[in-house]
Amino acid sequence: MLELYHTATSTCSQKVRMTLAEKGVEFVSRNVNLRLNENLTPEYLKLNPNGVVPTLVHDGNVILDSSVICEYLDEVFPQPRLGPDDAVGRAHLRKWLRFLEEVPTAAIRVPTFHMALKPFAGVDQETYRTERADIRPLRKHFYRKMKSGGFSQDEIEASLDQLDLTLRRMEDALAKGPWLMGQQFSLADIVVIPTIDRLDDLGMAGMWRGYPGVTAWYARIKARPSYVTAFYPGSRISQSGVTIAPLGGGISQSTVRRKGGE
Ligand SMILES: N[C@@H](CCC(=O)N[C@@H](CS)C(=O)NCC(=O)O)C(=O)O
Repeated sequence: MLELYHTATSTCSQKVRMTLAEKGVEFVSRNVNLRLNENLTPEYLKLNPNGVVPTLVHDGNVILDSSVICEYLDEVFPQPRLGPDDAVGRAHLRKWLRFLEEVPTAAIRVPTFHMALKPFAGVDQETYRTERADIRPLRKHFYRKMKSGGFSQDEIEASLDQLDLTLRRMEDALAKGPWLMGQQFSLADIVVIPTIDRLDDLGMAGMWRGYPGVTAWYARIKARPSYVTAFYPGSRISQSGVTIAPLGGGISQSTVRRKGGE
């Protein structure tokens, strides 16, 4: 029995949902409402002490961390394979997964929170810090850095730079095949798609205007049935009832587009 604790709009949950959809594996869906801090209840923290989604429970075993969950699912449900079988190929895939976790998965949180998830605007900094930031085991410092009014211009620019680096790496890789690992559709494609989809949702698709390989890859991946299953209605921030504000802070959409190679 598989249970997935997840959130519709969470990029990390989307990776796991797409992996499950590729495998055609049924699971019991447990929705965790992040706006209501359901990820911070004592019951949930017992399952996932980091207080984040997703969490997979498979036959009583708790598996944490989205990329780890995706690799785990590829091991226990080997068909269709979402990575190479040889050791060198697997090392190459893991190199992608580490990069994607460290760089774009972290970077995308900055524009996401800044533009769309600023439920704290107007909350005084002291209350924000103690009641909104410090309650989070893993994300306390991220929230402290954000402050109640959003991120600084420097932080936004750093995140855009990291996202552009990701797009450039993808463009280079996609010269060798339709997918990041070449001919084989793999977990590397799955782990990065939520970031690209989020940029699109935030109105920042101009970032890859100069990258034809990424543009074609995005169209290909969106045509997969697993994308449609994983990104069901309500999975996009723009469908979740929040207002998406401009980036602001002196950063115009055209600045973002130039980063895409125009
Ligand atoms: N390393 C974790 C990170 C998961 C994560 O950051 N999840 C976000 C949603 S995408 C979350 O639960 N945030 C909770 C919060 O902001 O308090 C993973 O890959 O599963």
